Amino acid sequence: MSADAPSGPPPGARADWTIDQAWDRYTEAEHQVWITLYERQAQLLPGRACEPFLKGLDALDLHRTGIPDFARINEELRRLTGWTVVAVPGLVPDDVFFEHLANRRFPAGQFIRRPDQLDYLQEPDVFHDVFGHVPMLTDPVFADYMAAYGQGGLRALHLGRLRNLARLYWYTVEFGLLETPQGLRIYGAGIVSSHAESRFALDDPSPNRLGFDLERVMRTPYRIDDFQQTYFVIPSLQSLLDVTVNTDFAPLYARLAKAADIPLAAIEPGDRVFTRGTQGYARAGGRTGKAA
Ligand code: HBI
Ligand code: FE
Repeated sequence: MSADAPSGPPPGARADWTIDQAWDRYTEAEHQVWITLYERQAQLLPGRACEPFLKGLDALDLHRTGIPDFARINEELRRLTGWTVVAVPGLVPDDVFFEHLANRRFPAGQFIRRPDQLDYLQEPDVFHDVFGHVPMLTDPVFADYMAAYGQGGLRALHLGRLRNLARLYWYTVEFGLLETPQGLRIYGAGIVSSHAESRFALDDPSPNRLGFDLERVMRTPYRIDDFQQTYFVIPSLQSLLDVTVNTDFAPLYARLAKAADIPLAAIEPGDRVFTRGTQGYARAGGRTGKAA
């Protein structure tokens, strides 16, 4: 999802690409889109989303009554983990994105999708970002991971290893699964904000579900246009923070520079296999009906 954006911020945005949320300018119709999306997920996610996500949803009282006012949720969020949500027009350049994360500011799309886009849109809107990402930022361990990721992103950018690091974000923050005594649970924002993928990621026999390994993930490409063909499972949120804090990235990046990508749906000899996927969904053409 990297944005090869033009150099400067768009008209009306500040130098760091932030804009005012202008919460009182949302229309009733836009609040209604949020309510429709929220209600669908609120019914579906208990027993599917991980406990820290559900706790965060409650802690921030992400309204059933419409698009949340960032100023309101920031009071609680800042108190819990020092994070705040800032409004941006949409995708921002990688360096801007990492700079915000490193400073515990989560850039959230200010706009909301149209009613005819309920099930799918490419650009992160306020529902994907605030419903999908922000509840996990109330968890102290995950909040530290996201800040560490931002710092790592700035380093990766300067070392030219952004592609590898973007995969780490994709297979954890966006599409990560968590192993719990009750079974696999969702913590990835891209899954938890999608009605269809909240089912597919846990229940469908099609995708692989493999144990998380940092180097393995950083060698694995991803799809931005359809359900994932492989999901990675972490044993705990703490393990995610530990791996980023304890890894010396310089030798890792040196190995990655010489290592070939691992095909999207492949299962490698060293993989811990939770599900050996049939890839039936992708072979049947996925969302668009065209064979993968
Ligand atoms: N910008 N607003 C926004 N949201 C994102 O999730 C985002 C972004 N810019 C870049 C980006 N994500 C990814 O490409 C980075 O993980 C590399
Ligand atoms: Fe996202």
